[in-house]
Amino acid sequence: MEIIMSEKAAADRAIELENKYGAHNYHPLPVVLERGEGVYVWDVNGKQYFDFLSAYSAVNQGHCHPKIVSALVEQAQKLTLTSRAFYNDCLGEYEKFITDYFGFDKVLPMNTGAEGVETALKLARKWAYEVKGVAGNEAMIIVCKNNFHGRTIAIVSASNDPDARNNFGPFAPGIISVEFNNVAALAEALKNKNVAGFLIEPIQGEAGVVVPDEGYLKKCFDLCKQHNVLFIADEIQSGLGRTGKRLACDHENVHPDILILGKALSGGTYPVSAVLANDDIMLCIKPGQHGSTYGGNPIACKVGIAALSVLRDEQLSENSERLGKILLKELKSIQAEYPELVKLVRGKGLFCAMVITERNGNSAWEVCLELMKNGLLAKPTHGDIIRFAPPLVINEEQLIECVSIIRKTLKGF
Ligand code: IF1
Repeated sequence: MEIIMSEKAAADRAIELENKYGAHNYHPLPVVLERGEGVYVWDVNGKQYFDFLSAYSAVNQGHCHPKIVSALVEQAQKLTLTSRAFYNDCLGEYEKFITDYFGFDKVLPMNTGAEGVETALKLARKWAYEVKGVAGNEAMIIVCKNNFHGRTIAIVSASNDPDARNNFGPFAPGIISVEFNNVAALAEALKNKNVAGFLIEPIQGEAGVVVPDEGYLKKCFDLCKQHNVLFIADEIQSGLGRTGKRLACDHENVHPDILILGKALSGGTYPVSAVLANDDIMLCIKPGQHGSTYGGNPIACKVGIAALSVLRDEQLSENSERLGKILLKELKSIQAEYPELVKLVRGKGLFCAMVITERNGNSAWEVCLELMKNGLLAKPTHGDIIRFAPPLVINEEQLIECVSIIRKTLKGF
């Protein structure tokens, strides 16, 4: 007799298996998902949710976008991986497509965001020694406090988050950290003649969607140019329509010297990251000096073209800009209704965050649990901040429904 596992038992089993056989490097909300489509995900009990995290902005195009999935499936049945030991018929086409799309001479294709950031750091150092003329092993990278650029040893060496750093030392040298949104702090750090590059998230995601003052990015870019330092934009989370423009740098017409992309570069279907730069920088890396087994593989190339095409053809940046204004306005009115619970809200495009006042056990986690019960999935970051970042394919009617779920949930506290 077939035992039809109860839906609850199915969820409990999935959680039990992860606890028993998986590393405990995450603390997920107690929901077990089994399907996604557009702005929706469904759990194993068939309950539907709005996804307001978008896999940390990897599914900007919506879950399982048909055009991206079919590009993945079609290529997967033809040729999945050649390694870069040989040419293939997908990579050049993708490289032309993405460099035309963002306006750079060349791209170095990688897989995860962290690999993209690491690649950018190596490129900046190589350029510093071979073009700028910094003395060997003296190159410095300036980063911003409260950054998040990934989880590798070199990247956490640049972090000031105790959870990201504790007991992972010894750390990589050659890092200077400055306060975000403080031009004077950058100017001071740039007095160091050995600086190769300034690595920045144009809007800090993990820190809680921290939007800098108008003009900050342009002032930093100009300062870097004055000091012959590379402006390196980590747009892995803030890019690809999330903030209402193709890139967050586009809000200030800043064209970075090195651009790092990831996440939604594949629409959440496959690890794809990319580092874009012009020839004077990119050609510092010669054959055999950097690479990756899967970097630029045929599937990644086809998926990347499809994901970028969807962003353009469905005008997702424009949708993000228009609906982001509504979302921010509504979140601010909710803050005005519940000032004792909501400390502040901020955001740009469909990249918003709410800071919760933690008291009487009310925490961002508690709010997220209630949001989940009310059919909306969001995740707290740094304890008291809730990020609200739906897929950019959301429509106004769905957004208004989500706002009412958020309002109803906070009313309950
Ligand atoms: C986790 C955070 C977000 C990123 C930026 C590089 C990377 C990320 C601006 C590295 C990745 C992910 C990683 C994931 C959770 C998520 C995250 F909470 F960790 F910080 F989004 F804010 N630059 N961010 O946001 O890209 O190697 O992951 O592909 O590590 O828990 P990756």
